[in-house]
Amino acid sequence: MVPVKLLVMGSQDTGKTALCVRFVTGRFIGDYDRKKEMTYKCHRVCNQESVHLEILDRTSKECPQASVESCIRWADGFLLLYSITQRVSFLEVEPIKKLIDHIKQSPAAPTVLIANKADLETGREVTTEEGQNLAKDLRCSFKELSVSETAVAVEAAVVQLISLVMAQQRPLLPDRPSYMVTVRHALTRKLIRSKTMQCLPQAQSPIVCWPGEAHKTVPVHVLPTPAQTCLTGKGSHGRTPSSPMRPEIGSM
Ligand SMILES: Nc1nc2c(ncn2[C@@H]2O[C@H](COP(=O)(O)OP(=O)(O)O)[C@@H](O)[C@H]2O)c(=O)[nH]1
Ligand SMILES: [Mg+2]
Repeated sequence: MVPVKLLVMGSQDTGKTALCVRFVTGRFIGDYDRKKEMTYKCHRVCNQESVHLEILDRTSKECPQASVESCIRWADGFLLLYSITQRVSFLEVEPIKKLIDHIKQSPAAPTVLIANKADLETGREVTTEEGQNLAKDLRCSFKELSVSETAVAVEAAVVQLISLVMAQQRPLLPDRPSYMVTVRHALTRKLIRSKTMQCLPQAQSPIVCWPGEAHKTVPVHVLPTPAQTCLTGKGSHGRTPSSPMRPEIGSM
């Protein structure tokens, strides 16, 4: 079970509580306690992994800055909401994202920017394109949706955020099969190398070369006098010690 902690952020009345209730119950409920801070706990399967989710929905009123910061520190991912009918809520997105990045010390803390209340087209104050551009600038994913109209879009937004969180956490864990294969290959290579080193003195014939040509091979036995050496083993081709021919240069 992978634990994932999400924090819902954004101005008041953007639909944060409605989104949490929609995600957890599947329903749009208009009547709930808006002053209460809530942590919703539930399970989902994401990328074939079972995820234990905690979603924190803070009340925006009278919340001390220290508490905001500790909530950001606690969370792995962020749902950042604005309402397309409230331009002021859109303008508050950037400072909130900057605060998240600052506290998380990362320009890309997993975040999905949600433009809510897409059903209220007549009251629209923020275009879809503005939302998309802001998301791009702030390095977030972007979804425009209506919590009141569809549960599917809400589910997709949260699942996308869970995937972002899991993708960020994954590099920390070794990918088991490929990690084991890498270790096995490294050990095999080491074993072969050590066996080769053990075999070399017996398997290798003396290597000879002319004085002054020692740099052409390693290791070498430099001949004391030209053509006086008895060559044996590989490279000698049965020449006699008196042969005036140049010995061959061997290499490992
Ligand atoms: N028309 C419409 N109203 C919504 C939508 N989402 C939330 N609301 C309403 O907006 C108001 C504020 O929602 P709430 O979840 O309390 O906002 P919060 O302060 O961000 O938690 C409530 O009256 C909700 O019923 C939506 O998608 N469309
Ligand atoms: Mg609320």
